[in-house]
Amino acid sequence: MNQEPAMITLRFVTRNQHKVKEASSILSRYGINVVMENSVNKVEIQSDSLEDIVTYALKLNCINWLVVEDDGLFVDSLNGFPGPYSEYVYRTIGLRGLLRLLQGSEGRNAYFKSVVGLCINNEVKLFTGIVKGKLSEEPRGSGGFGYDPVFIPDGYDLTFAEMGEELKNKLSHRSRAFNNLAGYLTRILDSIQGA
Ligand code: ITT
Repeated sequence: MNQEPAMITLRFVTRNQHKVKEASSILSRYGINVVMENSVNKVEIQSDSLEDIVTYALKLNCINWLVVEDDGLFVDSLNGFPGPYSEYVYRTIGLRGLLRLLQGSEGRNAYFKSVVGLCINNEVKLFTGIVKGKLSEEPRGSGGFGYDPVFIPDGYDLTFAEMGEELKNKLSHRSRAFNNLAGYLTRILDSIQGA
């Protein structure tokens, strides 16, 4: 008898609808659903490590298929700042404030990093994605969110905010982390169905 593959629905604990939309468009290719979970409180510790922030947030409330993601923009010439503090810096000094910090500095290289955590059988599994690039001189483009108008991925001249969601989703830190998560889920589902 042909069995339909089990359908998984991940519950993404976030207040950021852009993140849910991006994750959903990446994971739907693997037959994995994503819904926004806002009834669970995301406790974010202060730490220089995205991995620690995600692990702590999930360990407090480890329910199967719960997902948490934390990410940040790491600027080389600022020794990785703002990194895990990206959301705070965005809210306080904003894009222009960040670009001002780069005035007079040598390089504009930066990378985005995403750490996605999944709770399964009372364990937290982590998946990472990085995209390297550089910061633009000025904010450009109206798509995406957050630092998208100032981030130009390697190999392109457009910022994430100029290139449209389809191309951003092929290149982004989030898509890399969620593709790794999808690879893991596909393997465990295959082993359950093959057993
Ligand atoms: P949560 O509710 O999931 O915490 P958030 O928006 O607060 O959502 P983070 O704490 O992970 O997200 O903060 C990361 C910040 O980094 C976020 O506020 C954005 O400004 C920025 N960021 C993350 N991913 C980005 C992306 O794909 N493009 C542009 N900026 C991004």
